[in-house]
Amino acid sequence: MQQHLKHISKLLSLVLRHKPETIGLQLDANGWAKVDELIQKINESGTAVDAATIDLVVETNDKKRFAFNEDKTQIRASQGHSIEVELNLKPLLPPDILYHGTADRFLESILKTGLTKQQRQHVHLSETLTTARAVGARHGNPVILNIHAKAMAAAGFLFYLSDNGVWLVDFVPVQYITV
Ligand code: HQG
Repeated sequence: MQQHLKHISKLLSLVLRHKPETIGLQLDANGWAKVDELIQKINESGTAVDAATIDLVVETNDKKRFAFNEDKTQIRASQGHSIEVELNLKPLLPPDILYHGTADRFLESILKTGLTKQQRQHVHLSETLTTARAVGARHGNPVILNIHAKAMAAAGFLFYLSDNGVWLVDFVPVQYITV
């Protein structure tokens, strides 16, 4: 069961963040998919899933990656998209310091050009060292960067907080990064 939930969670990340077309799904401009349609298309693509399983994945997901709308007819990923979606997040003042976990092999390039969003819609920043370390470890030998977020905000950079607690910004220039 655990394995099945993980498989469904990965599939939801793929279709709700990156490639809805792999199962013939369309997201609206705000990233929402219709739950009925999602379930039908996942089944048609060869993976058996029902509404209760989707509920369980949303509820138990370790990072609360997915969220329903109020009447639970729609679902979307709270952040992490590579496709363009308008999440309608409001800019928010960040804490003094946020963290970015990365791999040591990226350090040289990051300290040259700053943090750029790569394939995603934003640069992702964490409030805690523990989260940043886990994010960095996904890419290799983890290194944690201190991001002087409050100073960036004072200089006019806009920060957003996703529904699942990830801080998002367009770009982090080198002068706001310390290792
Ligand atoms: C690096 C997970 C070279 C950047 C996490 C990162 C997160 C550069 C990688 C979310 C660079 C991109 C996102 C530059 C940035 N030169 N490398 N100038 N600027 N990079 O996966 O932040 O589990 O797109 O440091 O929790 O690792 O998917 O971003 O190492 O919130 O829900 O380029 O993914 O969430 O990698 O992770 P990613 P990320 P989920």
